[in-house]
Amino acid sequence: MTKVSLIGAPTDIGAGARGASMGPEAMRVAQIGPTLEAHGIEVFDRGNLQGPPNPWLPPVDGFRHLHEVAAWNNAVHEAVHAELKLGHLPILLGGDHCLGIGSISAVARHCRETGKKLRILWLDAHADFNTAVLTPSGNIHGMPVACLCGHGPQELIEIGGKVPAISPKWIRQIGIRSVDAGEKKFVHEMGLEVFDMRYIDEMGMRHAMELALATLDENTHLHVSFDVDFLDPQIAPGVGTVIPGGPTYREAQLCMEMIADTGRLASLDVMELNPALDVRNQTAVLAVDLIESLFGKSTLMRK
Ligand code: B3U
Ligand code: MN
Ligand code: MN
Repeated sequence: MTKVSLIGAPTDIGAGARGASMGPEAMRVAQIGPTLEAHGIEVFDRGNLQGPPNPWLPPVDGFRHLHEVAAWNNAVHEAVHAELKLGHLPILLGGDHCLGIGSISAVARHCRETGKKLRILWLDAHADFNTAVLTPSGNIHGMPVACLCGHGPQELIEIGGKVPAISPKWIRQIGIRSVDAGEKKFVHEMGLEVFDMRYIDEMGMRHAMELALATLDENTHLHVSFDVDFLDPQIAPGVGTVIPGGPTYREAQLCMEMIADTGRLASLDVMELNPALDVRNQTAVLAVDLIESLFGKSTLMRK
């Protein structure tokens, strides 16, 4: 039986809007635990991690709240790594996406220790590939992918004990539609594989996901980093940075179902949910609905 551990990380330390700190509770209110249990999954809710408060200060040398971001990510790293070591599937309930550094560095460390290959699906409206010089905002939630690939401040790139924590070759980005000019150039230079909304419009979600999930094998650890702003804001208004033109409900469901079909999902981040901007918790409810599909809920016609 699959054992899932919920880890709450209630902070908006890397974000540009306050409120993602309420994400973990909104996911619990939307019944993430009981919903997974109804699918025969054993759920361990580990409660919330603790970290420094958000001082809400301007950037220093291109970064906002660097020390606080490092403290939160170290806590996330240890918590996610401990669950993987226990053989559990960790679900990180963010919190803003800067925490992907702690989560994915822990997954990468676990893969090194167990000899697994790693594939990361980055579901997001943004590439999150900024650096101190490229960033328009200094917000570190726009930088986690770059940090994981070794481009960032020492404090963040060293969290997993190996620099870089991951190779850009392990990442597939899906749903991207908002990339800053310098960031775009850097994404191309580093050779990230991106299935942006133009690609999805032209080729369809099915084709994008077939390619994103190609060449997985039984020794692959599949990590999904799900930034809720991936979804179209018409169905998911509860996020800090709404970017129009995202996947529809049906496209998002297909994306989750195709991931579930691989049987390789081994860790998950659910990030950037901002209940302060939501409408009657609908974005959290939708996230839980999609996570159900990610864990194998299928329509009557298939199973
Ligand atoms: N690319 C912009 C905006 C942004 C990135 N991630 C989110 N927003 N959620 C930046 O500030 O780096
Ligand atoms: Mn993101
Ligand atoms: Mn985003």
